[in-house]
Parts: sequence; structure tokens; C-alpha cells
Amino acid sequence: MCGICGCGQAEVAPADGRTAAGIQSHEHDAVHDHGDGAGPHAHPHPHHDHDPGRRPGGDAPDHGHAAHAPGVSAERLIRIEQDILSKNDAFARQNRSVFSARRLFALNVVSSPGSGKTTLLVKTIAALKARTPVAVIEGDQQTSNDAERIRATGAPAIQINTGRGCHLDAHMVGHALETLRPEAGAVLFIENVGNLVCPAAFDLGEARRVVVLSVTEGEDKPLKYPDMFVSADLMLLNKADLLPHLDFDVGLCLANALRINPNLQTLTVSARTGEGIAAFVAWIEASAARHVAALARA
Ligand SMILES: Nc1nc2c(ncn2[C@@H]2O[C@H](COP(=O)(O)OP(=O)(O)OP(=O)(O)O)[C@@H](O)[C@H]2O)c(=O)[nH]1
Ligand SMILES: [Mg+2]
Repeated sequence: MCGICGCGQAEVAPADGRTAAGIQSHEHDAVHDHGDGAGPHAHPHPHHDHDPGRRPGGDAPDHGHAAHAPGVSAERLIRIEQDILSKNDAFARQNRSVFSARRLFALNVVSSPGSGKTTLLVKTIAALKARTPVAVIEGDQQTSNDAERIRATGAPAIQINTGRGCHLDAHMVGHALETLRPEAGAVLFIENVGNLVCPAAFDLGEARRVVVLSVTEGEDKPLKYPDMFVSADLMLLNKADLLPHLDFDVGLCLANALRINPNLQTLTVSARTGEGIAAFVAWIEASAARHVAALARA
């Protein structure tokens, strides 16, 4: 089980013969589609030493585990959760080293299902790819639909299928990187599984976290899912083209988000019309430049 929300993580047989389940635990073999027509295959992964570090952003949240696993004490579940997150942090540090060595600027893109992550990436890649190399790691429970949508832009993409798992973890991303091998200096988008809860707890080694919220979801989502908004650097408020048809209060939503995270940057965008995409590209380029400068100083 996930240990964060109690979700299952058994490997799942490929749905379409081209994609297959990844893993959340380090005790299993990862399987994924390389996007090269070769189909899925498995790689064994060595165990890594337990690491006592915490993910950037703070302590593991308490999600009431006892409700998910009757018969297992709350203390034991907390230990399991801490162990999972500590191992994830070790893999995240490895990813960060790879990103740094290859001068990759990695963005972890998170949201609830259907907020528009892939549509935004397609639009953003179209605006960005003439200026800088781009690569994408796609995370979904099933199908390679999103990776195919990204590849249609000309950008390289790899699909990770998590099966019953509800989030990407750093180990899956590290493994995908070995195959994707993004060009040095690229912007690497990592589209997480659509879920506003568990992905918040798993550092993937990214430089920045971008949370997408669409205007059809309600102004209160930052208050209801605070971990995600606390851990994000930028919120994209998407589907702005629908505002004339809704009673969504943009000011209230932004105020809620800033109440949860006063440092959160926000942009209102529409992947449909392209509104705000240039501002997002500018944010990426400015953030990447700051990130490179910070690495150089370190
Ligand atoms: N009107 C409108 N529709 C949008 C916009 N962005 C995305 N959509 C639509 O929203 C639906 C979901 O978009 P996706 O890009 O697949 O969303 P996602 O977040 O990648 O979804 P998952 O990967 O399944 O979590 C699609 O029907 C899109 O066409 C937008 O800015 N405006
Ligand atoms: Mg998607």
C-alpha cells in the first residue's frame, strides 16, 4: 500500500499491450513504455539505504491511516509512511543530481484529474520548443494517451503507468530519465497523476512545482487540499475562457490560495485560447535562469 493514503499499488497488466504499470514500492520491478515501439519491459532496481531526510516542504502529513488499515497500529503506519517518504527522498536527491549534471530544469505539474495539465503542456511546448529543448515524463494510471499527445508536438515523451498507484514517485522518475535522456539544458515537464492529495508528499527532485486548478473546480480547493498548494511554487488557474459561463470568483480563489501559501505565484490562463501561455513561458524562463544561477553559487 501507498502508506500515505492507503491506496493499492499492485502491478497491473498492460491495458493495451503498449503501456504497463509502474511501481510505488522499491521492492518491485518497474515496467514502462519507452515510447520507442519496443513495448514495456522490466528493470530490477537496487534497494537504497534508508535515509532519514525529509522531503523539502516539511513533515509527512497525518491522513488518518488507521481508517485504511484495520489491525495495524497508527504508530506502525506512521513508521511505514516515514520509511516510504525517506526512501523517496533519497531517490529525489539522485534525480536532483542528474538534473543538475545535465542542466535540466524540472517542473512537477500536479492537479486534480482533467484540470488541463496535458492541454497546457501541449500549448506551452509549442511556444517554448523553438527557444529551448523540452522533454516530458507523463504519469497516469493507465493509457499512453497523454504521452502520445505530447509526442504529436515533436517533443520527446515517456509514459509511466502507475496502475492502481495514485502518484509518481522519485524512483519511477529516475528510471524514466534513464530512457528519456533529455537533451542537456532542457526544460523537463513531469505531468503527475491527476490527484490533489498524494502527489503533494512525493518530492520527485523537481526544481519547481506547478499546481493547475481549473475554474470549474471551485474557489475552495486550496483550502480543502492545502498540502498541494503549500508545496507549490506556481498556481495556474486554467480554463479562464469558461469564466463568462460560471459564477467562479477569481479573486476569492486567489485569496484562498495565498492564505494557504503566501509565497505562491499565480497566473490565470486558458489552454483553450492561449491566454496566459506567454506569461507562463516567461515564468519558466526566468525561474530556470534563477535556478541555474543558484546551482552555480552552490
Ligand atoms: N474550455 C477549456 N477546456 C480545457 C482547457 N484546458 C483543458 N481543457 C479541456 O479539459 C479536458 C481535460 O484536459 P486535459 O489536458 O486532458 O487534463 P489533464 O489535467 O491532463 O487530465 P489528466 O491527465 O487526466 O489528469 C479536455 O477536454 C480539455 O480539452 C481550457 O483552458 N479551457
Ligand atoms: Mg493529462
